[in-house]
Amino acid sequence: MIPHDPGAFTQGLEIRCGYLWESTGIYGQSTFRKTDMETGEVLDMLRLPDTVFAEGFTFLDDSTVCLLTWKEHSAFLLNPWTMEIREEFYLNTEGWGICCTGEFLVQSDGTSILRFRDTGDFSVRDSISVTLNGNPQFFLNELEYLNGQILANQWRTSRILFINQENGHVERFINLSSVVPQSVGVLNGIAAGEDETLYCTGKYWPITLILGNL
Ligand SMILES: [Ca+2]
Repeated sequence: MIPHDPGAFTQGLEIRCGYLWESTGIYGQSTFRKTDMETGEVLDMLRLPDTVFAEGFTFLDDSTVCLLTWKEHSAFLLNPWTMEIREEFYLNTEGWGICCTGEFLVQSDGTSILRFRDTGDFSVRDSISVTLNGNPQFFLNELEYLNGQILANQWRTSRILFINQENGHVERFINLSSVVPQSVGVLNGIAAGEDETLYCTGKYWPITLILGNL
C-alpha cells in the first residue's frame, strides 16, 4: 500500500506516464492531482472552479485529460502537465465515472447504464445495461479499462465489477470488504498500471491499496 491524502474525497484514479493521477470532489474543494506512485505525495494540483463538483476522469492521450462534473452535466478537457483547462463541454447527463477504451470514452451516471461516447465530439455512439445474472447493477461509479473489460466500482459497496463491454454482463467481481480501511468513506478509484497491476483507493482513505494482478 502507499500513503493517500486522507483529506481527498476521491472521485477518479488513473496511472499514466509513471504517475498516479487523482480527481477529488466537493463544491469549493474539487481538484485534479498528480501524485507520486510510491509516496503518494501530491506533486501538482489544479483547483477547479467552486461552482463544480468534480467526478471521474480519464486520459484521452498523454497530454489530454477528460474530467467529469456531477450535477453540472459538463466535462473539462485539461492539460495534466500544465494543469490548465482547455475546454468545457456539456454531456446532458450526470457524470460519475469515465474510462477510455482507445476507441470510445465510456461514461457512468450512477445508473446501470454505461454510455460509449465519441472521443472527438463526445456524442453518444452506443450504450449497454450492466447486469449480473440478469439483474441490473445500479450505482456504477469509477471506471477503468483493462484487457477488453470495463471495471467499475459500485457506490456504497466494496465490489469491483468486471464487465463485458459488448453485452454488459458482469463476468466476475471481487469484494474488497476485508481490506477496506474502517471508519472512512466508500471505495472509489480504480487504476491499472502498465503491468496490469490494479490499485484502488477511496474517499478520505489514508492509503491506496495495491491489489496486484487480479
Ligand atoms: Ca480509473
